[in-house]
This record gives sequence, C-alpha cells and structure tokens, in this order.
Amino acid sequence: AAPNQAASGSSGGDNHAKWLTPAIFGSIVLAFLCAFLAPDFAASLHLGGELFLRMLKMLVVPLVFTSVMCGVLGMGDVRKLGRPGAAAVGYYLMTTVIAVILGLLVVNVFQPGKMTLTADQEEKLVSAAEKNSRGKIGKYLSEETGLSASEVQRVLAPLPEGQPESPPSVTMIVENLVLMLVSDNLLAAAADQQLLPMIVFAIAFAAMLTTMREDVSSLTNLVTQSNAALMKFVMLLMYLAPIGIFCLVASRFGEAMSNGSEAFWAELRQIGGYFMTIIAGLGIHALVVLPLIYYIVLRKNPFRYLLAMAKALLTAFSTASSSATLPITLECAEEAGVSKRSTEFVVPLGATINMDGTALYEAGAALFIAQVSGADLSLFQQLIIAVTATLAAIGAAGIPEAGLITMLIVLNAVGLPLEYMGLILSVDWLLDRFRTTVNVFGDSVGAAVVEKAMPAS
Ligand code: DAS
Repeated sequence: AAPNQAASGSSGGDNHAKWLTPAIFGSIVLAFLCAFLAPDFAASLHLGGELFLRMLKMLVVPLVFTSVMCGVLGMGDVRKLGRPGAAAVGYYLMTTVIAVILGLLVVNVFQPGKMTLTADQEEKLVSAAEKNSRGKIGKYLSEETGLSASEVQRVLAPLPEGQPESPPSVTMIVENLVLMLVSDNLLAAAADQQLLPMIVFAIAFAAMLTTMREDVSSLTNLVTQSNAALMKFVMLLMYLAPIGIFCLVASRFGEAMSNGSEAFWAELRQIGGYFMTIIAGLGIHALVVLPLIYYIVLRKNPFRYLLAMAKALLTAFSTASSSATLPITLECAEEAGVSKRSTEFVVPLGATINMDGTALYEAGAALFIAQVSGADLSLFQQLIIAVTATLAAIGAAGIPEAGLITMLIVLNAVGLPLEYMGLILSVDWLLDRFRTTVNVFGDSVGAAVVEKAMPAS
C-alpha cells in the first residue's frame, strides 16, 4: 500500500534560507579564530556543542527507522528493492576498494614512515607499548579517544574479546560482520546506535507490509507522517547549526590549543608527513574519484552537488560522526533534488557501511606504521591490508575515532605492532574530521547515483 505521499513532507526544492550554508561555514572559521585567540574560552563552550550533538543523535534512530521504511514502502513492492539494493552495495564496494587502493598508493609514493622519531615520539611509543599488554589496547584507546569501553568493544566487534592470540582471520571478521546484520535485541541495538540491524529490520518489516492484503494504510501513514515530522525537526535543528557547530569546533580546537598553539603545531609537525599524506589521499578521493563517478553516471556537474551538500559536509567535519550527521545528510540530499525514495533508502545504509574516508585512512595508516616500524611488507601483505581495511571500514560505526579503533583489526591481520598507534593518536581527532567528511560525501554521491537504478515511480 503506497503510503500517503502528501504527508511525506517536502521532497526536493529549497527548504532552507540561502544564508544557512555561508553561516555554518562562517561559524567554523570563527570557531578556529576563537580557539587560537582565546583557547580557554573556546574550550568552555563544550556544553553548547554537546547539546547540539545530542539533539542530532537523538533523531538518528527514529529517523533511520522511519526513513528506511518509507523508502521501502515508497517502492510499493519489496521486490523492486533488488536492483537499487544491488546498485547501492556495488557502489559502496567499488568506492571503498578504490579508497583503500588510494590509501596504499599515496603512502607507498610519499613514504611518510621513512622518518626519524623525535624524543617525544619515542616516549609515546614506549608508553603505548606499556599499555598495550594483551587485551589492554582497547582500554588504552578508550582512554585516549574518550570513547566508552563499550563503544570501543562494539567497534571492535569483528575482533574476539581482548586481543586474539593469533591475528583474526578474514573469515572471522566476515562472520562477525554478518552477525552484526541481525541483532537479537533491537532495543539494545537502538540504544547502542547500532544502525545496521535496525535497517535490516526496517526493510524486512516494511516488506511484510507491502505484501499484506489487509488495509495497512493507517500504519504506513503513521510511518510516513512520523518521518515527515522528524524531517521538519531536522530543518528546525539546522537553524541552530551555526551556533551548535561554532561551539563544537571551538571547544574541541580550544581544548587542543589549551597547551598553547606552539604545542599544537609542534605535535602536528611531528607527524606532518603522515597527516598530509592521508589528507592528500582523502582529497583525491573526494575531489577526483567521487566527482568522476557522479559525472559518469549522471552527466551533471558534481561540484554543484558538492556545494549543495555543504551543510552536511561541514556538519560531518564538526561532529566527526557520520551517524550524527545523518539527519542533515538526508535533508541536504533531498534539498539537492535527489528523490526521497533514494535518500531514504541509500543514505542510512551508506552512513552505516559505506566509509570511503575511513577505509583509505586505515589502509594508509597501517602501511605508515609498517614503514615506521621497519616492517617491509610484501605485495601479498598489502593485499591483506586492503581486504581487512575494507572490511574494518564496513564494520566501523559512524562515531568519532571509529576508524582508529577498527585499525586494530588491520594491524592484527598483518602482525604489525599495535603500540605504534601511539604515534598517530595525537592528531587522529583532527584527521577523523576529514575522513568523516569524505564518508558523508561518499554517501551523498551514492544516493544520487543509485537513484538511476530506482524503479520508475
Ligand atoms: N568518525 C567516523 C565516522 O563517523 C569515521 C572514522 O572514525 O574513521 O564516519
């Protein structure tokens, strides 16, 4: 029973004031300035940032559930899901593999790991080695990244409890990823913002509705109208974005500056070669690879679309979380003219399993650690890195620093020393913002590209 589209709220068209994108961009510039000029004041704004982040995250679970259901209900018949579903998975795998290869390429070309460690870096290495006793690295990373122990464990789901005696086999990782598709407790999955099992359930539940003979319009209208109301909520929230994003960015950068900007730049310089190499890879992926795919499939200007997605990309940079950005990504993609059916179905799925930026980073960072630690990897071992980085990125959650945590899987797979993560920790919170932005842009291009595979409405 096709839902009452009239209640599904706006689709496409300009839902927002023109000033919003420049206002959000300006708030980020001001936040940087504030963090450099008055770091303590900037750091004190964390409450405003946290409130905005929580309002976004509060919408994620109900929005993912209703959006995916609307996307399936909009098809009218779940069998029509096959083609766009296959197109989406094909797109995700293709762009993730390209990203991984790009990550390995830039690190092989620029060789950022051929460096002499400073005394400070040696010290970081020793302290990480001490904390990296068996099973403790997850705890160490939880302390360093501020993620809760349960979040670290969830992100490491493809790894058995603690550190396996032997590196996890690829089959073990795949098995864990398959198990992540179906939760035995949906409420727990929702509470933990594990979106994949919720998406699978929402698709299956909506599919049941489309095959029922009884009149289910009251339920489908409830879902559609709930989704429309939630999208209105997102639109309202976006007017708070300039303030929320200002507080988020100013507080995080202010915290980084609290030891003085010299310390910040010194830390960035220490690992500058690695940082710039990964940024170069991310830039190529976001400004060449993805726009090329967009143009080849749609024959439209990809940079106009990038501009239309700017609010979502800036939010991704500010929150370092694809999940938290999801409501804004949905809103912007629709505003950019991508059909509701495509955004509702593809964007939530992409935000969960399509992480090009993370995949590129994990492969590149693992190779960097191999270079620094003097491990000379064979082509086959680099292939193992490529496969495990792809799987780890699929399994990574859309939360801050998830890519750093899941990199443990990649390092384990080729037996690289985990303590070398101590070298890249200090800049990871910043690099995470760039890779999250690439993740969100990859999801946005996915929604636009997969729309071509949608059945005629
Ligand atoms: N922060 C993650 C995200 O939200 C990406 C990562 O950690 O690599 O996409």
